[in-house]
Amino acid sequence: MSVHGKSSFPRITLLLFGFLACFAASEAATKKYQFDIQVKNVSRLCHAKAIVTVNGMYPGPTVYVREGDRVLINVTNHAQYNMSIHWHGLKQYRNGWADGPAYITQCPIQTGNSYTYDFNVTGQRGTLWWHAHILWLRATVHGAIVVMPAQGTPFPFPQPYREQTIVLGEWWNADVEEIEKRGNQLGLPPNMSDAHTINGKPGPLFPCSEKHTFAMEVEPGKTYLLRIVNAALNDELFFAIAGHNMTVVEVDAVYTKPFATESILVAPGQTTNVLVQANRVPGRYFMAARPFIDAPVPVDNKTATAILQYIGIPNTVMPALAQLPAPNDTAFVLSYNQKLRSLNSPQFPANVPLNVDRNLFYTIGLGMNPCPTCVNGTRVLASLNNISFVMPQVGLLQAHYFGTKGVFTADFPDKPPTPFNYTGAPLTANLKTSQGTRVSKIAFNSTVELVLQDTNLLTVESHPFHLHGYNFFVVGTGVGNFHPAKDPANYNLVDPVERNTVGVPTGGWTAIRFRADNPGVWFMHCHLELHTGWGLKMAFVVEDGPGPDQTILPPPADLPPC
Ligand SMILES: [Cu+2]
Repeated sequence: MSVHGKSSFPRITLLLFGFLACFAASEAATKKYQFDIQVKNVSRLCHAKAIVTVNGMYPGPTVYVREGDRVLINVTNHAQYNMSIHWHGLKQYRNGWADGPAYITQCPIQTGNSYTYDFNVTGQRGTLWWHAHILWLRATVHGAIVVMPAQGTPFPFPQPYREQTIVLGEWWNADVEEIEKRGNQLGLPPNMSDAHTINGKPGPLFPCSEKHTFAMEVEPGKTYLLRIVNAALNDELFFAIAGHNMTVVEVDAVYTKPFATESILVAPGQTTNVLVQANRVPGRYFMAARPFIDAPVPVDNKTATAILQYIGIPNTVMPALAQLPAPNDTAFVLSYNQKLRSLNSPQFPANVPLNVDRNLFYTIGLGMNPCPTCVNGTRVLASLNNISFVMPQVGLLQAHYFGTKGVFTADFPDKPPTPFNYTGAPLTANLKTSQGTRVSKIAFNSTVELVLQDTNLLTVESHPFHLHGYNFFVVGTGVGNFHPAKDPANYNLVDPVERNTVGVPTGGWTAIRFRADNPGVWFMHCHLELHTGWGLKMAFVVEDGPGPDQTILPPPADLPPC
């Protein structure tokens, strides 16, 4: 087996470090990027097609910044689709204008137009990512964001010899936008993907893919930092490297207590940094990514592979196979998530809200609404508290900032309309959801606890929930129904993991807490694109605070018009 797609990773890394060193002299720099949205022909799995890209790259370029930097990314749209880009996990303090979700914080950038995302990176360091936030375009419009620690601040773990971004994705042989459109016409889930990818390449287990195999060269005895991003649309993924344990040191750009593991789980939207020691017999070892799914729903269960290659080992050596947990290994996932803890050191404390001003309880459900033109006369939808969110025609942030009436109502309920046995027998009757552009208003600086409860409406399923504008602490989780009188006693209020996207377990619940200190309109949604499209989303309107530095900034002059 030969691998032509070998990475020139050490050379590129050296160039990069030289590049970063140029900025070392000044404390806070301004980093500028030009993102040209371009259609490009690529081929994978013996199929050629046109895909939407940034600068012709798939995955797109990595954005390298340092904590404290100002970042200007000018996006010029040359594609036939409207575009917006989300900087996933960056908090965008007072600056929702740069957050990116279409019709939530901006109208999309139309063909031929440009918009400059202008933001500061403060109080965060680690791996995040960027992606299109409109239609299903993030299938190919995505890339990593690396936030280096502030100058003179080392990692709270041994300095790695080199680092590498690993972007996991999903590939369809057909045009993804056509697939999405067709699913909406039928009122059914669209076709699942044809492959998973590692840095845009499915690996040699797929047809025509030997040349589409990512390889990373390592030197014996050295330690490497892998910055792993799950950019897949719909699949939570296990990731492992044959023969090599990984030490988890960070998730979603927050340091964790280090722990060793043979596999990690990373849901769409999440990132995980691991240290890997090249401490095995020099050879070639497969990296592998495959979905986790413990619900009775169809999934693309194919395994993407890449190669960890010790320097000097010829490509003719067969790589060792990686062991991944079984696709339905719920026990592994629950135990893995238990191990994720905030570092909670004096330098990087976990400031968990101990008192709660506002208690929210949202049920996650599937639904079925009438659709005369759909194949079964019904359309599958999804809902929070039985509300399927309807996208507005103008940005919610503009409507809020300028006081435009009639765009949304601020009456999203704090609890479901009727309590029921959420995770009992499957409920297949009365699945109609109500529809609306309803948001929840949150007082500035209040502490919020949100319990996300999965339900057995049609079926239970795991959902990775993402909140824009904030990190949150995952203070509790469990299987079955949440018991408000009993479960909070078991919360972890000391070192819970802090992140921006969390998996709500299949037929279970997750409790998160955050302090609403960032005024603006902040989207919250399932990061499975399928479910988001079905309405599994809502937004928080966090009010301005009393101070001059506690209000939403004025919109930039080039904010795209609707
Ligand atoms: Cu979901």
